[in-house]
Amino acid sequence: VKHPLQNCWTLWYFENDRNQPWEKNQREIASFQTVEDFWSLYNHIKPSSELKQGTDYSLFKKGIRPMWEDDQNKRGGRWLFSLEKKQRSNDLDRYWLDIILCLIGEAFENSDDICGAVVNIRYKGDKIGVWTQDANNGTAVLEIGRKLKERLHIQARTIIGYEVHKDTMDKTGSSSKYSYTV
Ligand code: M7G
Repeated sequence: VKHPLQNCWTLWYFENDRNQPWEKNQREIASFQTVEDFWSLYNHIKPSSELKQGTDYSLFKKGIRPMWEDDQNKRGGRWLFSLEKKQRSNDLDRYWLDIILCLIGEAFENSDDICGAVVNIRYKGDKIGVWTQDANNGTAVLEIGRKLKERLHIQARTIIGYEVHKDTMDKTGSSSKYSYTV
């Protein structure tokens, strides 16, 4: 008997093809809803650190598309973990796996607010975002942020910020607009 997860999850892969609109480059890879099916998928795909630059993995609850426009994301935002270049070989795969395990294991008191998570493989530095559905739910946002920081063993003096998707969309330049920090 397989061990069921509380939610069914879908893994997506993004590869940038500038001849197509952004949304078209998001491809569903597979969905799973048991612990065993998660591990067989995880063991079958490349770790994030071996992906090409410009690609993403996204893991979202089934039915939520990994984009700002989805009904479950449009009022939300993300906890953003911006990695230094050298962290690709040290921390990236561990962070991504620990985040996946927090998500599918429903590690948060406010797990219902979780939509999914995205890892961006970028030359200028990789990023991991954990997306929640309601940027105005400060209690849930902060609880999730504190728990993530603890589970990833991020030092207290390293500040992590939460960006509202609407602000990310409108962002001009590199000025960060964090609505919460932990
Ligand atoms: P990114 O891939 O999140 O980060 O956004 P990067 O700048 O480090 O590569 C790059 C671009 O992809 C954005 O400026 C948007 O044009 C597009 N993009 C990213 N996201 C997450 C979305 C989305 O959810 N919806 C749409 N329509 N475009 C997006």
